[in-house]
Amino acid sequence: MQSLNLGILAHVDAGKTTLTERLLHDAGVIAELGSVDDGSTQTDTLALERRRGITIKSAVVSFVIGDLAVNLIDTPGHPDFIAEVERVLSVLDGAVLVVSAVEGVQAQTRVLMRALKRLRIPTLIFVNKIDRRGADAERVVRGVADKVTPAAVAMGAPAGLGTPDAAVAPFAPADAAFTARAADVLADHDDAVLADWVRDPGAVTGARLRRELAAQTARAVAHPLFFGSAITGAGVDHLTAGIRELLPAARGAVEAPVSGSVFKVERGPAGEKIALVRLFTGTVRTRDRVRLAGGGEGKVTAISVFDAGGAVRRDAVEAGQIARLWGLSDARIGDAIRGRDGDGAGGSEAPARHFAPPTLETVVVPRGGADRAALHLALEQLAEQDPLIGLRQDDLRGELSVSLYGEVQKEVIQSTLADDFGVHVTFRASTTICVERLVGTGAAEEHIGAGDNPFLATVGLRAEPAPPGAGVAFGLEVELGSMPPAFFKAVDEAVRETLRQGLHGWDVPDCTVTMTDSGYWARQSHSHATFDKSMSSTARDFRQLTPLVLMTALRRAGTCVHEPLHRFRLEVPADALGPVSALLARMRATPDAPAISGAVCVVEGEVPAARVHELQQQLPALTRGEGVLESEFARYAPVRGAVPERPRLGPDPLDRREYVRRLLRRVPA
Ligand SMILES: Nc1nc2c(ncn2[C@@H]2O[C@H](COP(=O)(O)OP(=O)(O)OP(=O)(O)O)[C@@H](O)[C@H]2O)c(=O)[nH]1
Ligand SMILES: [Mg+2]
Repeated sequence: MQSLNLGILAHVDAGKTTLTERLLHDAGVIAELGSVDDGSTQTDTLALERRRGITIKSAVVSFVIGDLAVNLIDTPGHPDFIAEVERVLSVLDGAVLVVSAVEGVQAQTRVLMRALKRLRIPTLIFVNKIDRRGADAERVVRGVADKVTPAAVAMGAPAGLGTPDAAVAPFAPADAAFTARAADVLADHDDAVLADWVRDPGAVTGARLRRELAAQTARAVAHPLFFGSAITGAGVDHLTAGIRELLPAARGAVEAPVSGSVFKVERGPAGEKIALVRLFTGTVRTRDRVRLAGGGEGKVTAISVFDAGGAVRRDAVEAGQIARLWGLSDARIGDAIRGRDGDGAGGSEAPARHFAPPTLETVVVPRGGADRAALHLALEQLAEQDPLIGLRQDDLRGELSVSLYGEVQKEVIQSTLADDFGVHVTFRASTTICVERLVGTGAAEEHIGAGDNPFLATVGLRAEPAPPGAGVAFGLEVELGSMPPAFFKAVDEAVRETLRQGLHGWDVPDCTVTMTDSGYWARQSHSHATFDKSMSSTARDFRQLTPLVLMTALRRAGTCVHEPLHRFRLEVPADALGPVSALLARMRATPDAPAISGAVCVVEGEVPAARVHELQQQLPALTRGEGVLESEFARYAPVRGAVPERPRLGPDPLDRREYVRRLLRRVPA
């Protein structure tokens, strides 16, 4: 049987979980429809999800359409949990982007579609909630065309909008309403369609357009659009048929070498690690040994695949499937998986980033006698399931802090720690995570046996600015053969580690570092032929000298602290514009000119990420509760005013004497 790994993505509350429930019901997996509002759905299973009626974690369920096995991944829509969406993007064959027929295109709709397009994931659009009062198909279709994709092709027409009887009439392939729009969109990417259509529209059959639509959907350049209601079920059969006909099933040879990807890590009842893996090619059987990115290896002790709503034990998982694997205790989210005899390493780069990083952090404070060790252990386990929380341990201050997307995530961490680990915590107020950018170019070098260099290494480095998003690049201007590879590797790694805390303690995400000088003392022995450590360079010398050299180079280059800014869109009653403008000024926002239409006023602009939460909280009082704020990360910009410093972790290479004293104390005599 073919399989399709399908993601359901949308802005919060658009109806993803309800649609998932409906699809499971229509496929005969569940006899009774669960409801988000009663906390009885298949995918919102966490106590907290049921209590709050929102999805927090991605969840996989499966059902069958004809001869197609669908693994459906229901994702959270709240921006605080965007990391959960990010992790599943790499394992999808296709997606359904849900848009509410009432609220229309929202901030997160655009963010998600941009990522789907960038990754060329075939995507259908489902306009949901056509039964709800205020549903407006025309407005939504216009919004989709303006803000989501110019290549949406409506596959049917809704009737009875905004009433419980709302229904959908699918277009037949030959319907003019379909052929005209489809030809228009498809001709953009297919010259043959264009030429034939111009010559004689009558000669381009509906069936051909449907085939071409499937082909262009697979290439993610066209986006079929469906209407329906997850609650009443209207139009959902039409969507199901579209999933079968228009989305491409997983390809990948079962006999080929194993290649897969870990997209989620769970803990079983006994605390055992379970890796959720999408297999792209090959077959993994129980007792097979597989290699993981980062060098680990593991023996698969058990496998379960998703089947008709439940999980079933299997002896093997094949290309195209998603499975839970037991036994891979070193597995981390984002790890590539290879067969033991397959080619190439597992690939050890950090998982690709498709969304903005978390921009807030907070100190986690144990409460009521909870001990720090237990808290640390619990947070480490959370970080394993959610690497972006970036646990930081500040030994000097005895503090643990985590990175965050927002305040709701705090609540989730708090109740997870309480429910799953029995650890009770509070948080300090969130602060913004800034970054540092180089202002100019700086170079520095230290030579072995010269000056006050206490390490047996020569390192020269030049640090240059790199454009946002370029990342850290390490290059050589010295001969590769001039030192053992292990020493270069030590410098490379130390450069990356050092750049995590720039001159003001913030990450330096983008920087080009070039090694301009190298030198070492070869392994030396005395006459009695024992290895003399005091005269022979080791990788540790390079690892420890590099931060000193690089920080001097950074000082010479100069860095500037940048803070995250959000792009916001604010819809408020026109008569509230005065007080809202004053509020925006207090929040250090830079609004564009407001656009007033009738009683409604729309203001867009930029605001520091640090102030978004406060803005959100103060808005209702100024707008009789009618103000709607949407915001998303836009860019980093230089901090105006006082430069924030981040407490430094570990030995401080900016304080040379103390740094050397701390490191040399650890070196055995
Ligand atoms: N009238 C109507 N209400 C709907 C429909 N689909 C969902 N809802 C309601 O909308 C609310 C949100 O639905 P969910 O399914 O939780 O939305 P979601 O997209 O999964 O939300 P998150 O996972 O939290 O982002 C619930 O109260 C649903 O009952 C629909 O088709 N019609
Ligand atoms: Mg949901």
